[in-house]
Amino acid sequence: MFEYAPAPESRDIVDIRPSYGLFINGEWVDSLGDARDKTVNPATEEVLSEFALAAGADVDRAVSAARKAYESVWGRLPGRERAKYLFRIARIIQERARELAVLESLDNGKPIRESRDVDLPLVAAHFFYYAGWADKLSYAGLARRTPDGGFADPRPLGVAAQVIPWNFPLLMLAWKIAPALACGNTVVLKPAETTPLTALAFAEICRQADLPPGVVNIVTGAGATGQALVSHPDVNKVAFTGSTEVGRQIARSVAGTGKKLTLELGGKAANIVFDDAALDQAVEGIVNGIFFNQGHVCCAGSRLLVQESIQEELLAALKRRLGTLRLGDPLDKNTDIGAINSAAQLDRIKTLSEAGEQEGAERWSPPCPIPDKGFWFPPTLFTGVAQSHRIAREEIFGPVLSVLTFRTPAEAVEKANNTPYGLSAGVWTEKGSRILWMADKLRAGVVWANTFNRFDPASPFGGYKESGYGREGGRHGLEAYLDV
Ligand code: TAP
Repeated sequence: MFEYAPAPESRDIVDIRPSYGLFINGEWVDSLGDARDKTVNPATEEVLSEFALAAGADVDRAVSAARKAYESVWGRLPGRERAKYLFRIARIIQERARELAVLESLDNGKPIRESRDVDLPLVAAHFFYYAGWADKLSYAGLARRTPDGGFADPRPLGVAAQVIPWNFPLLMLAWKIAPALACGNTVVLKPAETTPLTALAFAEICRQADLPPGVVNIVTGAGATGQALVSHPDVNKVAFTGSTEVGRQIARSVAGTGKKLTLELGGKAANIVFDDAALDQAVEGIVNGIFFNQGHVCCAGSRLLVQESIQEELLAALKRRLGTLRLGDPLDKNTDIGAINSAAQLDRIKTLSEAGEQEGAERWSPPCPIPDKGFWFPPTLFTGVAQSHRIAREEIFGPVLSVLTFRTPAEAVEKANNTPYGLSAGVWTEKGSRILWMADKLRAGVVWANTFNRFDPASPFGGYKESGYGREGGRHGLEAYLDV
């Protein structure tokens, strides 16, 4: 039987306080309410720390600190000065990358190989990238229209309220905070309640970088804190990443207020494999597409569309590959599949997988010992999936792949687009012309060709339809934080 054995030397390089307050105006402060919660290691169910559930009055304090910092310091600082702080933050993140990667894996459950080789390098890259823009906003092609019909440089918006999910805690923070600060805004950010620790560590990094007090404020809490933050009358900009359901609520609460809103919501991406694709590469892309980060990825390739003529061959190769995946201790560098982030998310994955069986799809997992403690779900494949099945329609946000087939490119497009979401898609084929044709027809914000889950700070990311609106990353990501 598999024995869960944490790697003590990794655990020892992080310093987790038993209890955290809120980070407001550059200081650690106690919440004005007395509600608190605990964050646990999803691989062991061990309590890592306790944190405050910020009350409405705390949100008031944080927003007012952000407003003061915007008006007195940050909104007036020349871009080249803001850039220095962002470069400094980026360098500190690089210096502390090992510690932050361990912290992320402990709090989130993701394999250390991913937090170390994917999340942390991208977090630093994001700060470097937007640091580079801070003094070049006049050249971003985002001029502001003046009342006399002329053009002027874009201006920051003011105070940004930012709410992020638990799947890429520090990376989502970087996606939000780096462009906001580069454009001259100040920030109040709320991390997800199951993964507050790297955002709290980031607060320390802001101090280490001597960022002026109030420019970044971190308020921990659950949905109620997020709601108080986004509906606060003194914020100018709301940026949200999370579920479509909560995104809708936020859109309603922001409607008519004049706040600028960007929403990055759910997805149900199709990963489409044609019969001329390099099969071994496609198999790797499929595995990466759905099992990276346990499938807790908004752009996960959760629907595999395979051309009928190669279905058998591809599935046999895929099953062989799944048999080699190692599930277990997220801090072990050999682990491929870490822990599911929370008991609630595990329940959701189980419920949808059971629905898949009840609706007639065939379920398959490789032999995969599951640790006794913690939240785990084996890599799972469903074949015989119909488009009407819940597992083909709903976002599972777990390591579960639904396999469907197609005969022609037109049928692949039709099936891929048959979803309320439109965040991403993958196309595997040797034919360049087909890639371009597919990219044009697919209603997805990102289309990857012969690869999947590739990210770059210079590349805009965002969805169509119920996957949200606005773009993060790249020059386009500046627009969300500027008055243009
Ligand atoms: P949500 O339940 O929507 O939570 C996201 C964040 O919003 C959390 O910080 C949550 O706080 C907070 N929140 C909950 N209710 C709120 C409310 N009424 N007002 C304001 N904030 C509120 O999503 P999740 O379960 O954390 O994340 C999974 C979802 O996020 C998936 O659907 C996934 O596709 C989507 N996602 C999308 C993207 C992009 S880029 N499109 C990236 C990552 C995730 P608590 O968690 O503390 O309750």
